[in-house]
Amino acid sequence: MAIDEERRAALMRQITEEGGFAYVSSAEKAAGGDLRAAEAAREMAWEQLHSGPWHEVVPAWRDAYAMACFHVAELRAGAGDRREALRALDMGLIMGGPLLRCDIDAAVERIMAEKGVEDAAVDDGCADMWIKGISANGDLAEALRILPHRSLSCKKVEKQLSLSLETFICDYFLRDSPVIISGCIDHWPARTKWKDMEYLKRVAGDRTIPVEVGKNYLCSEWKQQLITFSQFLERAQSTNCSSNLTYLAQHPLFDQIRELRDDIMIPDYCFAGGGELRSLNAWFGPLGTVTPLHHDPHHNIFAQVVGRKYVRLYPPSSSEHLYPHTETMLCNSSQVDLDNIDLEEFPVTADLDFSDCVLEEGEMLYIPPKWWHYVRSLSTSFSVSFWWSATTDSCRVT
Ligand SMILES: O=C(O)CCC(=O)C(=O)O
Repeated sequence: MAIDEERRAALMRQITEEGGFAYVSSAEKAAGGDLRAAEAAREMAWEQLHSGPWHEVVPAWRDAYAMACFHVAELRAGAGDRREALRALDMGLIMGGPLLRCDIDAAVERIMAEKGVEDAAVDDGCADMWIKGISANGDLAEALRILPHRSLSCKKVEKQLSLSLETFICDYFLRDSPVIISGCIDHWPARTKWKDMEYLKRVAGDRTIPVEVGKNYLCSEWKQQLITFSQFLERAQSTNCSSNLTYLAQHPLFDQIRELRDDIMIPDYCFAGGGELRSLNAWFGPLGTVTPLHHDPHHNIFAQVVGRKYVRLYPPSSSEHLYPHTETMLCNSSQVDLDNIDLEEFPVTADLDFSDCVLEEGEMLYIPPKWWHYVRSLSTSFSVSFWWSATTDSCRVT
């Protein structure tokens, strides 16, 4: 299917103004069916995406990258190479700009529809055997052995069953107070479907996703990779040591894979404050993933769909005693490693008050803006964070 001519011409003009003559020439040939030219255009745009810091990349080059990916995919699909076509489209979705989003989504849908017929019969009947870790009825002492010092000994995060929106707003949202809400996501198809390995493979197995590999994003050995969802599922099943844990973390997976988006619903709580939904992110990984202590600017409803996680929270008023990093990129992260606190360098953190919880499968946790949080998975875990901003947020004093 061809890209709308007006949008294509406008983009070509922009890229010409940016000096991308070779790209324009290759893209024209690609539109005429030349696979080599399409791949060359993709390569040229890729170089532009990596020519400096991400925020300095000219947006038109991101759209140009998406366009080249689209051409490669169409030509690969035409030659019967469905996997390569999907990979190209996913790269366009992950790294490309928004201009051709609908075209790429439609192309993914076409390819997936053809595949659906082939794979629909797969099911081995013991779908959730791959989920490992400390079970809900498991030994708390077992969890305490791997959790940071003083875990579950301070204040517990309050828990409420099916909280009304009004009570949520009055008692928690307006008071900047965390709360666990239970009994609200039992009807999500994700609660059962995401435990079914065959289902996940069927709807997402061939899709390319970005993952994090390593202990956590503050460690020097940490890296990011692009792999298929099937490869990720294989890694999630095998025993991992902390240095090679693979974590699908903070990725807008539901903008990319429509079938998984259809398995969840936006909780009504996210409309508190009359603001705007900012992002839905997936956090999917094995037992032992750690997101180090940090804070975010948005309200967060964090839904624990599969498995369980330990979460520790410190209020914004503790910031000074949590030693935020000084570099701009990391200034929302603490220098303190809660799993191994350096008492000489950070003498006051260990004695600070905090609230914590084990967030069980089917529960949601409200994390107000700027609250510090540390998260560790106690089992194979699939969570979804819903970030939103409220119209009153700019007036907040924290
Ligand atoms: O689940 C995790 O590992 C971290 C989640 C988190 O930091 C967030 O939702 O903001």
